[in-house]
Amino acid sequence: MISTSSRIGAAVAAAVSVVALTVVLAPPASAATPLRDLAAAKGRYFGNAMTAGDFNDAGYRSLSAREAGVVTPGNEMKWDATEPNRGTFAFARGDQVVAGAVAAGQKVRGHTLVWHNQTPTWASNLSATELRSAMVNHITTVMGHYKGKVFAWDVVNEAFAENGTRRQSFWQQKLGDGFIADAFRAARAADPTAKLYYNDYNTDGVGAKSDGVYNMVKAFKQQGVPIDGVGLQAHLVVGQVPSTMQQNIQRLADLGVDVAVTELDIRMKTPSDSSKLAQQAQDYTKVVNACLAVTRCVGITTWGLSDNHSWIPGVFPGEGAALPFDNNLQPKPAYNAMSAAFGTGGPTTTTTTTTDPQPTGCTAAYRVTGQWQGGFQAEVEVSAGSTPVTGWTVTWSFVNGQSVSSSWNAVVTTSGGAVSARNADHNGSIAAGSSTTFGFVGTSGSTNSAPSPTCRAA
Ligand code: 9MR
Repeated sequence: MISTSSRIGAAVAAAVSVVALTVVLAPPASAATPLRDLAAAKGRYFGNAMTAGDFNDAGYRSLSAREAGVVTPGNEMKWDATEPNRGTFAFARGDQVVAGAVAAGQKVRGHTLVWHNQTPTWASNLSATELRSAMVNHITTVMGHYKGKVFAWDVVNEAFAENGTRRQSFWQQKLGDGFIADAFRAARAADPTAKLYYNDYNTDGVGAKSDGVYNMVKAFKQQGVPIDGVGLQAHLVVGQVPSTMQQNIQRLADLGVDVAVTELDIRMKTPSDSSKLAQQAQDYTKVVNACLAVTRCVGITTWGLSDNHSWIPGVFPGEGAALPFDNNLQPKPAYNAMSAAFGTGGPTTTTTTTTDPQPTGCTAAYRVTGQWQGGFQAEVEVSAGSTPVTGWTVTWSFVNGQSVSSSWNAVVTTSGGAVSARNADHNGSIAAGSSTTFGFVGTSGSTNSAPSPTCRAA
């Protein structure tokens, strides 16, 4: 039996073969299509920050599940949360965010391992020698715990001052310039599959501070220090998106790293009004366009998703309304603007869903979510039937020379065109009638037929 499904509710042109049904959809630039899908169709992700507490707001939780393909824990993976006392690790709250994300088919961006804020005094009071070893132990333990569950980490956060020199934090004062490189080396060793980011604010456009970050990344690349990406937080003010944002993203990408917009919000003096909201919409468009213009800009995360789940009013009294949804979880002009910017001229999306004719305990639906020159991103939804599944393996064959470069939420092995994806440690169990999703980025030529996967329960 064969069935099809897609988030993209557009007219469907279907071609039926004996084993598979291929659907080619041109995604409309409409607010009806979630941002996660519009972004994925451009080979990007859209994400939002979620705290463990945010999961108690059912409406907000489902808004995030609908719109965001990636979740960043707002506070739950910071040092004060994960290692409140030396050598005593606490992962319950971070695990809660991960579980919520996995349940919604979302990937997780880890935030953050080494920062001068939200770090307990026991750490900042250590001697230099002890601090270095505590840092390495912290990175090793936290990344080890989340290995396979977190696809990218903000390894070091906010280590530069506004003038482009190093921030004089306790890290810098005790350990000197080398602490950032040491942190990245420890992070690579802890989880070689995670993308390692340096993350900062007021580094969105070209300027003294972003010059400092740029020069550090350039030096790291020359010295072989393992760094994969730079996070631009993008805590911005209405009407003040830096005109050099695209240029800044491009120059970082040209160093051979990915760039992500990691904490986007665009605040205004409250109350909002229609002209401020219109300006904000234009500002969101500028940020999305700056990212889409640079191939290595991999995604955009907003810091919260709706104005009632934002840090801004608490820290900037009299300001707020910084996010794409309002206090009632209704889309603002900024949302429609992002939707249009992500949606304009997107490539086609291909979906195949097949149900194994043999009863194997599970089914798999394969979906190409983004396609760009030389590569693509795909997701596979694994569903249990009427009985629960305790482990699963999905197999398929690529027939156009495609290959898998990196994957998440599954252990993928390939042999020629044959691909086998086994559940990760955390997502082998699927309740009856439920599903889980894994994904990957791969290489492909211009022809990229979606294969028909087979799922087999353990
Ligand atoms: O959103 C976070 C808020 O709940 C915390 O109180 C705050 C404490 O520093 O951190 C917020 O997130 C910050 C992020 O971790 C790093 N960049 C700036 C963010 C906003 O302050």
